[in-house]
Amino acid sequence: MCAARSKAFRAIILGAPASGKGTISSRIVRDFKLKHLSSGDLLRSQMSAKTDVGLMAKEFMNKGSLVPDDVMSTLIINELALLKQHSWLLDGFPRTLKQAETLHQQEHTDVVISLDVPEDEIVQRVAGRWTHISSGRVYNTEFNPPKVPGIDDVTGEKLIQRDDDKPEAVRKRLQTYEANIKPILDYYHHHGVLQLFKGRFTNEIWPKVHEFLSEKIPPKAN
Ligand code: G5P
Ligand code: MG
Repeated sequence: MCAARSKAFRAIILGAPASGKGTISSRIVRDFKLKHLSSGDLLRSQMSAKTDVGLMAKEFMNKGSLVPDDVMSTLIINELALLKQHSWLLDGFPRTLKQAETLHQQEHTDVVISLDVPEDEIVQRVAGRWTHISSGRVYNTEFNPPKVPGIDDVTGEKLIQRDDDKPEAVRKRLQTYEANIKPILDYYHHHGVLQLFKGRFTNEIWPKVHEFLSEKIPPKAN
């Protein structure tokens, strides 16, 4: 799928809230030479820095609604401009067909990895999620607990539970995802770059993602 074609590899990871986009992305960047850009992490760092965009986005995020397309697209396109020479993995963007079309005007797309995880699994996961805001590292009290409860393994800083992980906001986020995802999947399917990965657990999905990517780009040398 081609807009302005560059040699760098362009990957997108899509999936419902808590489907494991962040967890799988961290494994991808561990094993492949891609820079990870998460739209949610970017917004949360803007919120922490209390920028105008961050303050505005907070209202939408805490309710589980989408940040408006024009704000979101400008933010992401500006960040991607800084990564022009690098191969990248975009997590959480696009979230609407409009965003997909805007991205396509700027960049080509090599692959779209779409995660399909059952909803009951998602609801259960969110309750146990703890996040390190400045890095985007995520933990789960059962699946991948931090070494010390409530503390980030790498920096020793405190972990938090996201405001939008409260049950009402999670329900809204899932509804929003369901309402928007089909035209995006159709769009990428039509362009021949969509690959679906279905499963309940990250450890079940990950080997398939790894195998798929290994056929497209060389894994990092150990
Ligand atoms: P985000 O930040 O993109 P979501 O809702 O899309 O938020 P989220 O919540 O970050 O996605 P994820 O990255 O898909 O989830 O999942 P994750 O964090 O890796 O895993 C979830 C939890 O499950 C973790 O605790 C993890 O350890 C655990 N886990 C993983 N695998 C397993 C497993 O196999 N078993 C178990 N038991 N646990 C597991 O977006 C947030 C908000 O920002 C705005 C919106 O308001 C959005 O709601 N936003 C945008 N708005 C407009 N347009 C955009 N493009 C936007 N992007 C963000
Ligand atoms: Mg995430």
